[in-house]
Amino acid sequence: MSRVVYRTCTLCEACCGIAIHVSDDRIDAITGDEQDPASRGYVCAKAAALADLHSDPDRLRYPMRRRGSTWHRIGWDQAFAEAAAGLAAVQRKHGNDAVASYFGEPFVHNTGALLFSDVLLAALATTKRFSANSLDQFPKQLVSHWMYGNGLLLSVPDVDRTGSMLIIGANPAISNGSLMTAPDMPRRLREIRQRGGRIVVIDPRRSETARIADEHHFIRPGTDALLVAAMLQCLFADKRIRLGHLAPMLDGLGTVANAVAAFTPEAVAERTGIAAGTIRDIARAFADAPAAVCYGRMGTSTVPFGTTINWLIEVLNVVTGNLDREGGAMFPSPAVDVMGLQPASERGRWTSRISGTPEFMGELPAATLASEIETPGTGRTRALVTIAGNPVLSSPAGRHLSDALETLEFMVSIDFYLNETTRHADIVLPPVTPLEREQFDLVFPLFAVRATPRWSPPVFDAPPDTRTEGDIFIALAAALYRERGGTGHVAGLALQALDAIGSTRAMRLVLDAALRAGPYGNGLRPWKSGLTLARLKAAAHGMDFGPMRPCLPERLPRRAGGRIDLAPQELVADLQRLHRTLTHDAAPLVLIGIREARTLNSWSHNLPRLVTGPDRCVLHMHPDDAASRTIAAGDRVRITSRTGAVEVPVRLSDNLAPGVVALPHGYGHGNDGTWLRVAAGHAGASINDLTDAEAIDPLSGNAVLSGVPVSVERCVHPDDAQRSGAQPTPKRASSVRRKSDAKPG
Ligand SMILES: Nc1nc2c(c(=O)[nH]1)N[C@H]1C(S)=C(S)[C@@H](COP(=O)(O)OP(=O)(O)OC[C@H]3O[C@@H](n4cnc5c(=O)[nH]c(N)nc54)[C@H](O)[C@@H]3O)O[C@H]1N2
Ligand SMILES: Nc1nc2c(c(=O)[nH]1)N[C@H]1C(S)=C(S)[C@@H](COP(=O)(O)OP(=O)(O)OC[C@H]3O[C@@H](n4cnc5c(=O)[nH]c(N)nc54)[C@H](O)[C@@H]3O)O[C@H]1N2
Ligand code: SF4
Ligand SMILES: [Mo]
Repeated sequence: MSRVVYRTCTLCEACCGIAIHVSDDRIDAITGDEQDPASRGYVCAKAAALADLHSDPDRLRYPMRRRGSTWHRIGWDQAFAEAAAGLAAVQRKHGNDAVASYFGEPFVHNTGALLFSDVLLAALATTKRFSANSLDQFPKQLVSHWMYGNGLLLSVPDVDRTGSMLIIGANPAISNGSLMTAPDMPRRLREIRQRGGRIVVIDPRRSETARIADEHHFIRPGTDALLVAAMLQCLFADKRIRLGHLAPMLDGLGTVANAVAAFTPEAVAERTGIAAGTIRDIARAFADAPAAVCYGRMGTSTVPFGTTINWLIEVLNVVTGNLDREGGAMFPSPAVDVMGLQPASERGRWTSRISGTPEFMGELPAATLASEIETPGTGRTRALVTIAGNPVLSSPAGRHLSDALETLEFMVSIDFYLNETTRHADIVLPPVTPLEREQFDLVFPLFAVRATPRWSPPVFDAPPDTRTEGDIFIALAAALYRERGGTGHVAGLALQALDAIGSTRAMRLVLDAALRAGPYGNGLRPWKSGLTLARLKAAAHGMDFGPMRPCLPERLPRRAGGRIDLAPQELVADLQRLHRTLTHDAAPLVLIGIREARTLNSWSHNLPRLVTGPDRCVLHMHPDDAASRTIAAGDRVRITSRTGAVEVPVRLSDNLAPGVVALPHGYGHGNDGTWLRVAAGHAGASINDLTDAEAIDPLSGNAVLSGVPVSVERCVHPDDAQRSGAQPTPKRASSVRRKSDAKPG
């Protein structure tokens, strides 16, 4: 029997509507849902690979326990009991903080996991929490925490109505937008130009986005804060400041004007690589546009001044009158008001014993995880729980982290692959696939340019004896309380009751209440019509509550007193550190990353339809940089940084600024003990074997993944070496010392 199931794609932040065409148990095709109000039929190449994920023979379907280097299937009850016993034993021996948790990116695409994560975290009772947040967007969240009073109140470009978009360090033409949920970014960008608007891109690489923009300027990686500070200096000097309706809500305008005064375009031109006249032109055109928005993403986040540049971008939007106005940077109103449910964000209740970074929203910098494991002392990490994360490939100095994971006393992974990270676990608890569970996006509507809530039914019934993340979190938490006994016993009993209801049913109850209480609901007055879960379910293609609307000062949390702090003290102070970089010597060659259209972070290379064609893990290098090192197209090169070295083939490209090389991220497969047979054939090398775990943005603790100083040299082939007498490049030793050849048994 054939049928079509309409859902949202859970692979990236765009959350496109997809139509899954199924005959019996087989997926025939995955196409765009023409009637989805947000994506209108668009899908990218990755969506079809959801079918590969579903049928992947390497995907784990039942819990596994490792003994030495072999894996054995065990039952769920035994798995929860052993996982809890292992974690509790470490906590009894070394204290609660000896257990750490790491949450990866797919966690935020999973309704049950989001709703029940607090249950698991409460049971783990540790302050050692890490996640991909501090490899990604923490700088922007910290800016919102300081300026607007909540780390979840993020401004989003009103891309559908803007007349001018200044894009700094983002490549939405490929990434499809991040902290900006707007499917089919290539179309939306083209439409800006079609309606007479302008797009200016600042990027050390002529990215796919740069190629469809009106203007592109190369910049030296990591110097964007200088650029935007100089733009602001120019606008203050020109008296081009326009505050509009924001004027009565702002504190600190004068402080900002003084703080940026030293950053004249002339002062920053050499360091950024952008001429002073050009900086003035960009600033003036931006300020004079009828509605403009400056948008920065990964290239502004994963740099030493991540928080400061994200602040300056926000200030630029504010002082040009573009915050909270149509076509500018606006605040979405999601159907489930997640921010309303968590009105406060916290920082500094404890600090990292490694980097001294204050905790932010309960988390410590992911970059410090390996050191937490290796550094003796109170609070040393001796056990780890990973959830939907692959930090060995995704966090800096990943090979070092991999070695550190080997020394843990115990590790549990909630994941359906045995990959570079989870191969180190003692117990793996695999959830069902996205197509086997219900889905309602809780996180991405916070960044969506239109409010288009959508509930996704499962495509297939979950096979017998399988669990969703929600089920796993609840059962593991209950097992932890049972293991500990004492007062935790009561919590354990409550969780057993929740377990009996089932996480999916509990999730529906919570969602229904949250939708009713949200901005489109009936405010819990059943006699009034409004959004309910039943109404949403009845709308197969989702609903559309329109574009973002001006909402200040009402949306500012009460704690912030309805005011915007334009000049948070720590950010103003950081401008002095920024100023000192003007006299630093620039590294001759720096490395940045690339996100490709058919790679999704580190976990898509086992999906056959995403790895066809020539291998893509190659170093992109400017021909002049290659020539001066006697490197030719196709040569194998050795890239060396302070922390490591990898070898890959080179591709010459004048899309890069001279002095900048680029390597795709998410590769580095083929390790012993992994069970990713397709990915092993496209192993590549991990860029994070070159990044530096000690390099973090001091304010947010975010990892510095971009602008890594490197040297590149041609690998000498053994035959050539014999002829010339040169030393051949040694083959790298495998980083796994034990646990080799593990196979799911
Ligand atoms: N050098 C460099 N490093 C980077 C980046 C970069 O640009 N350059 N980008 C950073 C960014 S933005 C991010 S978000 C991080 C991502 O970093 P991580 O989240 O640590 O890594 P992912 O590659 O997303 O791996 C996701 C893991 O979740 C598993 N998984 C997938 N779906 C599910 C699911 O539904 N349930 C469960 N339980 N598991 C699932 C996969 O098998 C995989 O193990 O990487 C960061 N690392
Ligand atoms: N196809 C695909 N789509 C994805 C993902 C994926 O892996 N593959 N990952 C998803 C995730 S988790 C995220 S967080 C988003 C990220 O979404 P984006 O941030 O839009 O994606 P990136 O490709 O990381 O874009 C960063 C850009 O910054 C540039 N850059 C690097 N360093 C600097 C710098 O110092 N200054 C400036 N100005 N630019 C710099 C890079 O050349 C690159 O073009 O993408 C999401 N979408
Ligand atoms: S852009 Fe591609 S991966 Fe992202 S949600 Fe849309 S279809 Fe899925
Ligand atoms: Mo990300």
